[in-house]
Amino acid sequence: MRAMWGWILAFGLSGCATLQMGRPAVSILVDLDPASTDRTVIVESITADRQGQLYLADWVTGNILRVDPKAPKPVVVGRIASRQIGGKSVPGDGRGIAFNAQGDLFVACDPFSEVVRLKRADINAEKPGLAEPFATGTEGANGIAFDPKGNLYVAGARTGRIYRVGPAGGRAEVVLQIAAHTRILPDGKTQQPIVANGITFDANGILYVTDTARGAIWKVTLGGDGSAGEPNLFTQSPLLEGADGLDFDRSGRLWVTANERNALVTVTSDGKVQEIARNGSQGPLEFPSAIVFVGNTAYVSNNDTPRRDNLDASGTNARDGIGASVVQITL
Ligand SMILES: [Ca+2]
Ligand SMILES: [Ca+2]
Repeated sequence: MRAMWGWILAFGLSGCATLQMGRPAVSILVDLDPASTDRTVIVESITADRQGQLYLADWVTGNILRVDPKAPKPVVVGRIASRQIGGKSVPGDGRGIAFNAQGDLFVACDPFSEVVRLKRADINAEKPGLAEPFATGTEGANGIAFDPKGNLYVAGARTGRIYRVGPAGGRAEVVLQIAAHTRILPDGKTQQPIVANGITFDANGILYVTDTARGAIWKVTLGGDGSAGEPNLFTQSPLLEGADGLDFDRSGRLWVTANERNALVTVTSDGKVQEIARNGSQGPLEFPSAIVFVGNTAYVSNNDTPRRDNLDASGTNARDGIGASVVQITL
């Protein structure tokens, strides 16, 4: 309720959420961190299997969670083990998450510069399986997506690299490079250098990459041999500052989470950006980091980083709102 009233208040005060498609209902599906808003659970991405069940990876525990939207209680179905790096135990910080056509689940692990795989047979609530290395050499690994041939593409965050690895995994190759850029946030000090964050394909096999730093989206045409053309700037807008996760709805319209603006925007095929929802620090959007469509319903992961519009009144924390959670958007 608290989050809902916060939403109504923020919406009423801002008065700037222009909705030309009818107002979609934005609500919390499940609170992933019910004990507190102290970030004891942190999620960055979300995907769905063919039955419409949702999957997220938790940075803090390494758990891979499954959520049934019809009975939304998170269940642990797999795990990413921490590793000893430089004498310290380092968690994988599961970022982008995606299934391949065979139903194996893949998670990008930035601290490992890897994408790990949880095999379909190991996705198990009774005996959660352990994810194993799949793609290596992917520094900054963040958003991931498969092409129709089963090649995995990995966005390398601040490195600007887009990596590719074949269906058997192994060492990834760099197939294209987004030029470096850093934006200073309105606080005058926070630097945002991530130029290759979320990644997805449209129905024609064209690759789209969110550029968080520029507030932009790049579009890349891939040749039949897999060779990548030069990245084209598809669109750029202040509404896309913080652009993180992205997905297409059934009508082919692109939806993007603008994390630092606590906003959700759409982009038409000719690059027009429209704000669909936006709220203050109390949610329901709290640093929204990824979006996935299941039919006419979208699900958004709330990462709840204390930055820009998601900062609470203290100016340093993000303790209001609900914290790590999944938001449901019904069209
Ligand atoms: Ca991301
Ligand atoms: Ca919060």
